[in-house]
Amino acid sequence: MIWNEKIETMEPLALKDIQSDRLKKLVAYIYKNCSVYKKKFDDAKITPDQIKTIDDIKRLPFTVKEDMRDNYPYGLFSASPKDLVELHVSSGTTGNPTLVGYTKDDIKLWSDVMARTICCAGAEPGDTIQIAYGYGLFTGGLGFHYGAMEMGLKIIPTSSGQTSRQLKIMRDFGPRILACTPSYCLYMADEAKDMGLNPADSSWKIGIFGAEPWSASMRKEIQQIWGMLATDVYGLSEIIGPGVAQECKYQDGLHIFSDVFFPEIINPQTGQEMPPGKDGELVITTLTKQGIPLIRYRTRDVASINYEKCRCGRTSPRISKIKGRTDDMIVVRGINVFPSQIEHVLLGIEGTHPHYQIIVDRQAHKLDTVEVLVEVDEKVFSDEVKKLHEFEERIKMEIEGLLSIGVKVTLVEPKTIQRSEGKAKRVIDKRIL
Ligand code: DLL
Repeated sequence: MIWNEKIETMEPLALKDIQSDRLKKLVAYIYKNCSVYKKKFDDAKITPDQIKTIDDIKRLPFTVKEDMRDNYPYGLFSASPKDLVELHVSSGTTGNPTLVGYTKDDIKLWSDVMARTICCAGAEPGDTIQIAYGYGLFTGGLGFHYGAMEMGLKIIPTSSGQTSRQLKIMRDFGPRILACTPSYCLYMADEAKDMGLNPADSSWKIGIFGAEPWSASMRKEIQQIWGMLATDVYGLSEIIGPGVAQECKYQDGLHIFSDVFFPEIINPQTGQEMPPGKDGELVITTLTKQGIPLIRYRTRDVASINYEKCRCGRTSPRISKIKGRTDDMIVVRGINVFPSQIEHVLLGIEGTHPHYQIIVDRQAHKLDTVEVLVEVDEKVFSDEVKKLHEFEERIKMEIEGLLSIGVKVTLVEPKTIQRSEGKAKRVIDKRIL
């Protein structure tokens, strides 16, 4: 079943008309209502009337995450804060957090694209969905909730964690659809075996997995262990949350809902468009959002694009699986981590050096682990073991407080972390993604 059949199977030329019309309206709306964008346009010597078709999008300036942070909280919004009905905030790095806010119409849009997403994965009206993405400030839980509600599914909002309870709920209520991060799904398999359950007997037949990178081999393993179809969902808070792109049952690229999220793939160095099939940075324009619409937002995610019609009947372009990042962000258990956040904590603690290394690992597809090696002063290091331990705990608590993920902190002697002449190697990612 295709949720929004008219839009999702529309001929490319008709779709282009809609995109052009929406872009013109968007540019006029933003220019009028957001002084930060007005200045960006003025600096680039662009006026809204110069934008006539979707092809003119290339003339518009890019937007980057720093634009959101620098204009925190509401500077980059086009709607008035009083018209917002929901806010999501991500943890900050050295400065401001990233704030995204939705108007009532934005929530309707989110519900629609999430219904398209869940349907694209293979859900049917009458299904039950277990939503094991985090609810709260993370956009995963609520995004799925709105979409499932729009579709009229029966929702079990378990949120993330409490694994044995997740499994009992699955056993007792038989949901056919599971939504969570792929690594959590694999983690649950081990717990199921410990509880004496056979994952192959599970009621989950379709998984909607995303919020973090995952490999083809991980997909194979999930499908084999659980006997389910494991589909990939992509999204980011700045654009809307989950609901930007989703795989159908053919698992041959993620359908991007380009009538509302217009995609471009660019060379991250030159900003020039990359041809279909070639990897580059995914850039997205939100064509209909009201609260905080973004023009040519640099996602920093690396992917390619394919404009051919899919066997499922959808005509929307498909992006490849996300193949990496153009910056140093890492995604750990679905949470975005920048090394600069850890650096910020260390700089605030006397006795540590800004020499550190973050080691990310995933043992046999279990949940990701993060170890932070921190160089400390001679003085600290010569302290008694108890004091060292307390110091370790303090750093751990501060990092965990900022990042909202568990980490292991290991203090090391001065000058033990390898120095580099160029860019310091802050992250050692041992995961096979
Ligand atoms: O992760 C939204 C989301 C929730 C997507 C639930 C899918 C499911 P953020 O926390 O803002 O939003 O993180 C966005 O996570 O720029 C990617 O780097 C990464 N990411 C998201 N989905 C995928 C995926 C949510 N399917 C950042 N594959 C993005 C690889 C992904 N990376």
